[in-house]
Amino acid sequence: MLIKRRAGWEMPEREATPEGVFLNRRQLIGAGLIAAAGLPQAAAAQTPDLYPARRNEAYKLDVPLTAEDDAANYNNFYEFGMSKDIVDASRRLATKPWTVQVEGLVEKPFEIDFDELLRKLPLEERLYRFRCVEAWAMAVPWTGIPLKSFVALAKPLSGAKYIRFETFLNPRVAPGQGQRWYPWPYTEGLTIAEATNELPLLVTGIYGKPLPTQHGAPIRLITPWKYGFKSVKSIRKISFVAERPKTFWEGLQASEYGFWANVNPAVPHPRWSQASEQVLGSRDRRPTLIYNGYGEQVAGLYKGLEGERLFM
Ligand SMILES: Nc1nc2c(c(=O)[nH]1)N[C@H]1C(S)=C(S)[C@@H](COP(=O)(O)O)O[C@H]1N2
Ligand SMILES: [Mo]
Repeated sequence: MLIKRRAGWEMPEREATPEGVFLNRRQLIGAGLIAAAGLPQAAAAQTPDLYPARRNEAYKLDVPLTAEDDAANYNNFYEFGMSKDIVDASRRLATKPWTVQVEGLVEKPFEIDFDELLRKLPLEERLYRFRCVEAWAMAVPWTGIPLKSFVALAKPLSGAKYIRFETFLNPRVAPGQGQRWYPWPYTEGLTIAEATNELPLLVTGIYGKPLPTQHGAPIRLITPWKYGFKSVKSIRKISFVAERPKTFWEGLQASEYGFWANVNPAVPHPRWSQASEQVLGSRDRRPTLIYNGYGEQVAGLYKGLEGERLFM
């Protein structure tokens, strides 16, 4: 039933161990099996008139752009199964209408319709590198709203020190969420200082089009200097909080995945090296860069935090 086609450039499993491999694979096989029919297909893509958005030329790549098909067919989205092949399963997620709830330490909590958000804050396109903790990497054009503009819209109170992002929760649509040993819903977090850095984007599109479901439609985070698991998909709730939030992967395996998760080739994962990365869609490996090449923009965020586990 679970037949896996492997393209020539894909890594054998022994080279890049998925995040979840410490769990018993036999327990997990069900996550990949999608119940037939019975639920509506995803609605049509949102607000296509806003794409392609103007490209912000300040963000340049020194590596080749990944082919759209390669990025679109090799995904991590555990809600829809543990394999990289979750495109069809993810289409069960209805992304219209979609609202984002903003709560916690803000002047006035609110809930905003996704389409309305897009009319409020301008979109831009940026070419970013992307590095998964499993040691595969890509470079793609994301379209999105700079997170710092969203933070300004939310008007956090001075007591807000962190932002917590939460994905949808609906095990009827996302069979992976029926697996009780995962701490669903998927959550992630950033400090306010990180969130108001220029780099993080609330991404709503890729390759000049609205985000397809497998990439986390209709809205997901992208933090290009951090391992990919920080880039939480299909965000429903954004909370401004005083304490550091516990993240999904930390909740699952804190000895291997932490809050900071900054890319660093010199700090190996407990089970594999992070020194180099497999280029998606190619046979090439290349050296991994500290902060995934974005040190100039983000290294200053971590002054005084040297005692923290910044690179896992
Ligand atoms: N909700 C949710 N967000 C998620 C994940 C997930 O399983 N669920 N996987 C993360 C991981 S490990 C990676 S590498 C990226 C993959 O993003 P992509 O499939 O768009 O390339 O999404 C991240 N965001
Ligand atoms: Mo990842």
